[in-house]
Amino acid sequence: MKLYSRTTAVLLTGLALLSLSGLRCSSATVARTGHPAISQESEKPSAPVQQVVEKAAPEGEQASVTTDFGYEVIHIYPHDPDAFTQGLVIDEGNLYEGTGLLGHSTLRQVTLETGALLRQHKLPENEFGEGIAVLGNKIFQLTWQSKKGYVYDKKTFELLREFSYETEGWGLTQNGSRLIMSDGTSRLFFLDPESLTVVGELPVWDANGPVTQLNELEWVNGEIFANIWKTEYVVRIDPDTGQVRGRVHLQGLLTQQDRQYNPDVLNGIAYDKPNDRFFITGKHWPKLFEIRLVPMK
Ligand SMILES: [Ca+2]
Repeated sequence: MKLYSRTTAVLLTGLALLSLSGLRCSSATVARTGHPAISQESEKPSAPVQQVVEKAAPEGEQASVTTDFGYEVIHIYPHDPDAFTQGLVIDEGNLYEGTGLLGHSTLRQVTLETGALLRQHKLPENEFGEGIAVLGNKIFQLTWQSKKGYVYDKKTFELLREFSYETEGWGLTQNGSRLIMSDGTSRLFFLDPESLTVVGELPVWDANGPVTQLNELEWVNGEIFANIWKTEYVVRIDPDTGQVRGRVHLQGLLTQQDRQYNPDVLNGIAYDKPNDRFFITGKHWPKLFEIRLVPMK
């Protein structure tokens, strides 16, 4: 994180809040995995940044309140309740999913209508799969604490290359020219998809300060959607300023009956732009929901 003189006061406050959020991340790390042996700190030094896309909230200006959205369920599809969903993408009508947990992490392509597995690549037993993104003919996948990412051929899942990064890996999406990555803090990172190096960093904030726990990501019509870990809402982020423009409230998707599968948190957002459809699921959820966003009054 770089400091600019005109925003020093704002950033000092932000740093204090980030420090607190780091503590929360560390203590929450065990709950996230169920593997307390992994004690690596959540907050890592920022990667070298060649071009920083960083802007603090203008001094004295609070984030404007914009429209929040609720949802309408259009269709409910089956979802593998064994899938610890960490990334969800729909591309050219094909549904891709990245799953986590040590020993169970995969990249998979599934049939939307049935949830049936079409193709699967298993990660090494000691790696915890995280977010995925599709760009061009490639699929990119992060791992949580291994600081390692993978690039696959979209059609065959052939592993093309590996790459590394300095932070944890949480969510991943792309805006057509850059990969966008979250690490569980309030920061988003922009990666060049060829060099796979960090070329920009974006702190995310609202009227209350930094917005932490940014998790699964999706690029939606010029905004970055990010679900906040352990919540059932999604924030809509201005990709130029980092300001949260509003929230999508997704509470109430699962029924009491669905709880028999012991579902974990909501953690999958996929946007089918050509058909303006959203798909939402979560870790160990038995259902994948097609929804439409409804403005809240
Ligand atoms: Ca996504």
